[in-house]
Amino acid sequence: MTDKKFARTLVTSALPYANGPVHIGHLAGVYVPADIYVRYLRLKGQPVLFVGGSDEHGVPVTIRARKEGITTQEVVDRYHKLIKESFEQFGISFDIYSRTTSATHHKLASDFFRKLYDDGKFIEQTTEQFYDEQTCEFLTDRNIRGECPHCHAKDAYGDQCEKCGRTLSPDELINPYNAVNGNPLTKRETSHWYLPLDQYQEWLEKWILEEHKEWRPNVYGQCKSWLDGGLRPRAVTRDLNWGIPVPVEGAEGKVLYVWFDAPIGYISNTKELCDNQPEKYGKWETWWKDDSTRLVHFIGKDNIVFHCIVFPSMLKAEGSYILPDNVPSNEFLNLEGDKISTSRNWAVWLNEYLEDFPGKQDVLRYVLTANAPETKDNDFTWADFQARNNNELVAIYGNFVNRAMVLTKKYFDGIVPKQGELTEYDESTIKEFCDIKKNLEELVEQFRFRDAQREAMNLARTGNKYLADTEPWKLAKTDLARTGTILNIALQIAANLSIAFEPFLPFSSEKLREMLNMDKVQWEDLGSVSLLEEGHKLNEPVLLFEKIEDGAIQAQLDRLARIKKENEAAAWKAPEVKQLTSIDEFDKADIRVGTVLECQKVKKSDKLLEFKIDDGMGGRTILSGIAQSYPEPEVLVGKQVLFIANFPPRKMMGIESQGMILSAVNSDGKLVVTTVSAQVANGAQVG
Ligand code: B3M
Ligand code: ZN
Repeated sequence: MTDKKFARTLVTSALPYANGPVHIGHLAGVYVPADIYVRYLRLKGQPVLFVGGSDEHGVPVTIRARKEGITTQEVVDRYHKLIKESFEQFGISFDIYSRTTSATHHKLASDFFRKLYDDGKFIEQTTEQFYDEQTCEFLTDRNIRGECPHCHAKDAYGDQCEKCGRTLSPDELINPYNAVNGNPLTKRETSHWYLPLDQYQEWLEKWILEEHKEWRPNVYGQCKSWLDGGLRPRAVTRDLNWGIPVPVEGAEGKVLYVWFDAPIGYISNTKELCDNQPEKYGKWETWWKDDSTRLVHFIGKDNIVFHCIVFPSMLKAEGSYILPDNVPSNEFLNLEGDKISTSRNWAVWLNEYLEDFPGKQDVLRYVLTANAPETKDNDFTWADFQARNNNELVAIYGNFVNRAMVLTKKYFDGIVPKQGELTEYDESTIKEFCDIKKNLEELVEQFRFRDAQREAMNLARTGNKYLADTEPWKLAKTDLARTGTILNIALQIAANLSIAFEPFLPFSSEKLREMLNMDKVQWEDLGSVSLLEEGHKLNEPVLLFEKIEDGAIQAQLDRLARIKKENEAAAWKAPEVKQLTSIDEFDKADIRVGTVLECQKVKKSDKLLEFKIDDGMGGRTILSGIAQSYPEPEVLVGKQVLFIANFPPRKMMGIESQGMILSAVNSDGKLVVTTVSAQVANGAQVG
């Protein structure tokens, strides 16, 4: 915090849509960094509030409801509960995690809109929109489909054609229809309220481009390009039956646009918290209307325009609110080289991680921060996850703490020994770790959590090196006093590690303090060489981290491989039909039914299978190049198959093949023999 005028910090993190669980992309981009920052400020004893909640309005939740065949309310109830519980278990330390369907939020968002409406801050515009006469509803772009004007795919969306990838507007579609029920659409006039962002352009240019040059380059750059492009009025209402009703007479059937109400959720949730516990949190207005409060929004890069341009314009229009001081936004995290996607199930879901790796919250926190997409998109891989755990958390941090604890137990019965006279080497080690406080502070305050965590790990490295260089286990036989001094310093380093890592790895820091028998610490203690007094009794050593074995990683990779396969199958499209010019062409092939009597690999060939077929005509042998798809060819014995009977005989590998077995090319490219499920006489003709 460079500016001293702030008395308190209000930290918000983007409200996840309650249409699915939270995944590692959300965590790395928003929640882990926000939590590190908040834990750091709390440790410093600064007044801070951490506000979160679920975003329960908008089209995404309604689409999910339709997919799952349940009501929208059921969707948001289900996922709000799941998300809230997984955040709690994962140690994301919100002061409040509420939801935008709360009564407090509905009232506050509605009042907010009404104030802007009454103050004449909106403009009203009437446009023609697509309408379903049967269901009596206007449709959002995603819910409209039709023929693509470019590639003529029949099922392009109102905003994009997935076949040719072109961006579309619903007006361009040929024969548009309702994506849900297939009804044809007409056009009707509808009026909406717009926030005239163009009127805020000049003010935004000054506020962002001149006064907030310190924002991250990705955030600043995106704002600049929006501003350079010229801002236009944006609709803040929608024709939808899910959301907060527009509080204006004659606006029946209209709701606030989800991006209008969701950021107001930060305010509502603060209000809910403060109204419930005013003694603890004070008045909500202090957090939102007092300009000695510093407001910081943690978000993902797809939310930048809403948090830097639209929401500030809303706040400015309202007039009584503070504006964000910073909006640290991250780039995206990919998974094993592919974009994370909720609809393709290509993600590591937090709730599943917590089940698969119980007690290992800090491992994921560590890896996500070590790989944080702070300046560019980054990749999460399970191999890296395992390596960082085994080679860093276990081998460096855990190993150092364990050695200090076990040696103290062995030579001093678990009691902190006296720190005697210090050598030059001791002094230089101490100096090294005293500096860490300033470095860490600078990095955290610049939102450079990845470098900050590395700094903390370097302290563990220093500890390891100190023990390796001084070899107290050798000295113990000859010089117990010196051994005591060394272990005293090592234990002080361990105590410092519990502070340095507290914002990043809160579970392990607590475990470590428990071992060291330390009370809750403060940030100010970091760098001290007398955190543990001589004679202080330590508790039993336990392992801070455990190795993650290959099996656990392989299970995750297998899961992803399975999902990839499922996605490929779902994306598979039947090949195009080649038209015959006359029925005679088909009649030329004599297709028959036969039973497989024997089926085996042809020696010295990895492609060919040899079939003995009961063809109702005395039997025949057919060779087929499908061995790759049938590692156990005997599974085909007894099956009735289709074969072309009038193929000219052909010799392969010294065997004569009398026909051709019909097989289909499956979505994964493998050949599958087509079988007949009804009993048919062998030799029967197909056609
Ligand atoms: N729910 C979008 C998202 O999850 C949106 C964020 C709202 S923050 C006010 O990416
Ligand atoms: Zn197209």
